[in-house]
Amino acid sequence: MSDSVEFQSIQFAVDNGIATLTLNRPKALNSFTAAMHGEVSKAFDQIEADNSIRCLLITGAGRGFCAGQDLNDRAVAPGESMPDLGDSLENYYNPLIRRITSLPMPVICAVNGVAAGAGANIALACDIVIAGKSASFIQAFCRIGLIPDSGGTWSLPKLVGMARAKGLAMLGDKLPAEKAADWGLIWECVADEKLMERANELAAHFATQPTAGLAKIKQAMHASTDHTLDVHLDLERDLQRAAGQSHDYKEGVGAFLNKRAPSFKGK
Ligand code: T3D
Repeated sequence: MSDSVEFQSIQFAVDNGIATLTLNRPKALNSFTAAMHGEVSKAFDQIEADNSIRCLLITGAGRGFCAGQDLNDRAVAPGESMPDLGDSLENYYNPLIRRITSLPMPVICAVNGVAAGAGANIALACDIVIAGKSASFIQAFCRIGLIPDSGGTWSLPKLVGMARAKGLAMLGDKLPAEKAADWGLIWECVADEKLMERANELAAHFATQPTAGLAKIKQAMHASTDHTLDVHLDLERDLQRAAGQSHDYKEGVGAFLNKRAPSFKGK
């Protein structure tokens, strides 16, 4: 296992093909500072450069997952100008969402407690979202005059439909994890004490799967939202053509025909 010691606001470890990134400012419910964004970005640099990593698991330390932007950094003293939140999205939140959604491997989010503001939408940008029963999702932005960012106004209507998306975004109510799973906002809600066991089980599964194929599934699913069926069929053709040349496809078919377990390399 490699465990980096350079980080203060996160914990980051790589073990058996699984990178685990834990947001680690529990006293402030793991809300994001510029320093934490910098550390998360460095962790992504490491993940993107390490071919042995086949799954990323994101979670939070303590009783919360992430309360979004640290609002202490947004206090404005009399006479000071307001911060430019567009710059904050451009420089920090948008690159993070782009990196999660384009990472060529499954990204699991284990939501261990409240996920509010950008914290909720960072979780929802992940591929497989599981949550402990006591966790919740809050589109807290409207409570302070903002709009859901980190992809929230894009992903929420797609995940739960326009009526529920608007209700979540415009009321800012707490959505308990069980209801989030019932609504299809997340994959699964499990008992709190089983959350990390289940997350690690899923990560261990993904670390043995055809990673490049899974990355193409993710790519196609994301691209589908902008495509007509006609355009999308062409994309599926191209991705399947590439997948059909892979080691893992050959291995999967060989294993099936020979009635043995496959041994995927992730490429
Ligand atoms: O600004 C930009 O760059 C633009 C991008 C914005 C993205 C965003 O995320 S905007 C939305 C920011 N987030 C929020 O508005 C959520 C604020 N937090 C809350 O509403 C509540 O804390 C929760 C509903 C999430 C949880 O409530 P509860 O009762 O379980 O906990 P609590 O007591 O409110 O919080 C515990 C501690 O965490 C507390 O500190 P203390 O009093 O014990 O010293 C609280 O101040 C701190 N905390 C929680 N959220 C934040 C925070 N500190 C700083 N920033 C936070 N976002």
